[in-house]
This record gives sequence, C-alpha cells and structure tokens, in this order.
Amino acid sequence: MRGQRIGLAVVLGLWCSLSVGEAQTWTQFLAGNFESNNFTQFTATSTSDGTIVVTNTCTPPPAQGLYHCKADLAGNGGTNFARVQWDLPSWGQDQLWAAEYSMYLPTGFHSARTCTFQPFGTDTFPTLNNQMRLMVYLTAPQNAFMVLNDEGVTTEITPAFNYLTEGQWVRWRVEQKIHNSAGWTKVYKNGVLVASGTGDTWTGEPVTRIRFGYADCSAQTAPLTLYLDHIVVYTGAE
Ligand SMILES: [Ca+2]
Ligand SMILES: [Ca+2]
Repeated sequence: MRGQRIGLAVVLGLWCSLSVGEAQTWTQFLAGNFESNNFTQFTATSTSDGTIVVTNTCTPPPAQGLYHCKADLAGNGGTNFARVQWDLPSWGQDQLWAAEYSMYLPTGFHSARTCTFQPFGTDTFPTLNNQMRLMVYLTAPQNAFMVLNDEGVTTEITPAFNYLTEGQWVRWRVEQKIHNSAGWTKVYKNGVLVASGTGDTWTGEPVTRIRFGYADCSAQTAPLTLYLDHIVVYTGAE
C-alpha cells in the first residue's frame, strides 16, 4: 500500500510539473452551426466556380443539429473556392486562437481531386499573399500540412498528417499562437493531436479573415462536394 501511494505521488508530481506554463484557457469567440437555415451566423460566403448552400435534406446527416452546409466546386479549372468566412479584429503577434470544424469528404473525394486543397485557413486581406492554411497537396493526397504563406513564400510549419479520411465526419481543431519566432501550432483530429510545430507563425500583417470549406483551390478540373458543420473559433490566453 505504501509503495502504491508513493508511486501515485510521483505520477501526480510529474503531471503538475509538465502542466506549468503550458496550459491555455480558451474562450468561444465565433460560432456557426447552420441551424438558422442560412448563413447569417457568418460574415459572408464567397464562391468562384462553386456553390455553397445550407441544407437539411441530403446525405450525410449533419454532424450537429438538423442543418449543415454543402459546398460544391464545378471543376472548370482556374481559381476555385466556396467558403464561409468571418472577419476578425486584426489579430497580431501574441494572439492565441483556435478553430474547430466538422468536415465530411465523400468517398472518392481525393481521387477526384486535381487541386491542392485548402479546407481551412486565415488570411490578411486586403494585403494579399499572406495566409495561414491547412493544405492538402495533390502529389501526396494522404498528407496535409499547416503552412505559412509569407509574401508568396510557402513554409510548412507542421509535419505531415493524414487528411484522407472519407465517408465520415471528422472533427478538426487547430490551435495557434501568432508570433514571429515563438509561435506554435497544434492540429487535432477527432480529439487526438496529430501534428504540431513551433516557430514563425506571423507574416507581418494583421490576420483579418478566417475561412472554411474550399478556402482556396486552383485548377480543379472535376466536380467536388464536401460538407461542413459546427464551426467554432476561440481566442486563448496562456
Ligand atoms: Ca448543424
Ligand atoms: Ca514571419
């Protein structure tokens, strides 16, 4: 018995010491679940060679509630996007933020994909070429990365992780601290940490928008469909 108590104390002491300085608290900042049967929970939608609708009539059933969002790309090449978005209050260095969303990719999505797929990201509009994106490359369709695009220079800021899951809802969460040198990024898939990185997460321009769906693609030459639900953005504190 005595040995068990000592062992427990050691375990608790280790847990406490690892937690110091690493804990964050998160406060819900924006939320959209499509239950209003329209896009009024968001700042805007925008499309190019695509459509985006709220629906309660199609397969799969929503991840949450009665309604979800269906986004299609027609597949005519060029610049393709179909996304919901929020304006942000110009996040700068030292900002902590997190975003969660449920996404359903139908079976066959990746085999029909001819574009580099960016399902989620922030950017610094109206200053162009400064973006934080989750990017699924065409050449390795099982792999995704969080990337920082700083004035047109793209840097992968996490190791590769698997974005291939099709035919089921997946809950994604990205946490990030914005900083030019001491930034960090964590990616969770269904609650499991699948990738993380530290370093530069700041492009030099305030972050003004966050987008979900086909945040951006290019040269998609076949139709694509995806579903989106239960989007939440948090601000954080250390
Ligand atoms: Ca919903
Ligand atoms: Ca930087």
